[in-house]
Amino acid sequence: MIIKKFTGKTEEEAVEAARKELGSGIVIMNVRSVKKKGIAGIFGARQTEVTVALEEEREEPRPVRKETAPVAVRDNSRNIEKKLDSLETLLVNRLQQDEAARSEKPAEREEEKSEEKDGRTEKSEKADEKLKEAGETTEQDRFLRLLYNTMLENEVDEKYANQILEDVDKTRKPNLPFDYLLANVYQKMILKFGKTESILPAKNGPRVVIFMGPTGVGKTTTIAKIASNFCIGEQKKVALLTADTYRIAAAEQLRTYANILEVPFRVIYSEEEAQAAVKDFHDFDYIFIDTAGHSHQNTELLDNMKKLLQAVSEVGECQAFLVLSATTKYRDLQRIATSYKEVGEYQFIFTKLDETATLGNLLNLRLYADAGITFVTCGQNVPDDIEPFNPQKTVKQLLSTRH
Ligand SMILES: Nc1nc2c(ncn2[C@@H]2O[C@H](COP(=O)(O)OP(=O)(O)OP(=O)(O)O)[C@@H](O)[C@H]2O)c(=O)[nH]1
Ligand SMILES: [Mg+2]
Repeated sequence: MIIKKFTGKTEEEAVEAARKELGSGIVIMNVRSVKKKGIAGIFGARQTEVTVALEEEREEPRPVRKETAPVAVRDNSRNIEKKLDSLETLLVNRLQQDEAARSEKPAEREEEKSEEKDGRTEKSEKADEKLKEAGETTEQDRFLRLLYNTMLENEVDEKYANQILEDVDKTRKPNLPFDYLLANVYQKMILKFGKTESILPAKNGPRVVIFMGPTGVGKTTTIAKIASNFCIGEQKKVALLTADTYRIAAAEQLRTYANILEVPFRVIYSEEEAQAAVKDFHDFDYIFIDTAGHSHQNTELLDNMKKLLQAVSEVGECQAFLVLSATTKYRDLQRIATSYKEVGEYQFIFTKLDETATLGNLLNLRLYADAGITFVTCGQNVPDDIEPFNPQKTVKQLLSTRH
C-alpha cells in the first residue's frame, strides 16, 4: 500500500492531484486543513491536505521486521502515525490494557466473566473463538482481534467485521508493524463505505429531492437544514413541497421553515399536483418534497410513495433519500431498508447521531442495502446540525473504544 499526502486550495483540488499521480484507485484516508508553507502561512492562508492510500495489487509489502523495514514502509508508518494521530495511540493503549486484564488472577477473571452478561463479553468471546480457529498466537493476531472486538462493540455486524478482516488477511504478512495493519483495516473499512454522493444539481431544470422514512426520524427538520444551507449558504433557488397531508401540523412545520427562508411552499395532494408543481418551479435549482412518516409495514402508503416518486421522475430529475435514525435497532433498520427498496432507489441520511454512542449501523446498512450515505445529522438545530457523511471520521469512531 502506498500512502501519500497531497495539498490543494480545496479538497477537490488535492484529490485531483492525487488521482493524477496515483490513478483512480486511491482511497482517501484523511482530510485536514493546514497552514500554507512559507510566508503565506504566517498570514493565515490555509490549504487542504489529503492523505491517500493506493493498494498495490502486484507488489505486496515484503514481510519485514520493524527495525529492518525498508524506507517506504518506515515512511508509511510515520505517515500513519501522524494521520491516524490519536487512534493509533488509543488502540495500542487498549492492547496493553487487554494484556494487563489477561494477566489478572484467574479467579478474578472468572468472577468478572459471570458478571458481564451484556452481550459485549459474549461478542468478544465469539471474536476470540473466530481468531483461535485461525491459529491465533502472534502479536499481530492480537492487534487484529482488538480491532475486531472494537468493531463489534461499536455494533458493526459480525458478518461485515469478518469480511473486513478477511480482506485484510489477503495482504497480510508476518511481522508488519501495527500501524501498517491499522492503516490496512482503516482503508478496507473506508472502501466498504464506498463513494459518497451529494445532492447533485440537475442537468436540466430543478433537482427534485424526495425525503421518505419512518415517523419522527427527522425528515422535516433535515429538509429545513438542507434547504437553508442551499438557500443561504449557496444562494440557490429552493422550493419546498409537502405530500404530508395527513396532519395539519406537519404541513405547518414545513410552511414555517419556508416562511423563515422566504422560499415558496406548496401542499401537494396528488401525483398530478406534484408534477404540476415541478413544472411550475422549473426555473428553480432545487425542489424538496417532504412526505408523511409511516410504518414500513403500511403497504398502501408505501405504494403511494412509489407512485409519487414515479410521477415526479417523469417530469424532473429526481433523487430519493431514505431518512433513518441512527438510534433504531439494526433488525428494524434492515426491515425498513428492504421495504423502501420497493419504492425505488435511494440514498441514506442518518439522523440523531448525537443520541447514540455506536455507529456500526451506518456501515451495516450501507452494506446491507447497498445504498450510499449522503448526510448525517447530529442535533435539533436548524441549519447547523447536519454534515455531509464523512467516512474517514466514521471509521475512526468505529475503531475507537466506546466512552
Ligand atoms: N437529537 C436529535 N433530534 C433530532 C435530529 N433531527 C431531528 N430531530 C428531532 O426529532 C423530532 C422529529 O423531527 P421531525 O423533523 O418532525 O421528524 P419527521 O421525520 O418529519 O416526523 P414525521 O413527519 O412525524 O414523520 C424533532 O423533535 C426534531 O427536532 C437529530 O439529528 N438529533
Ligand atoms: Mg415531518
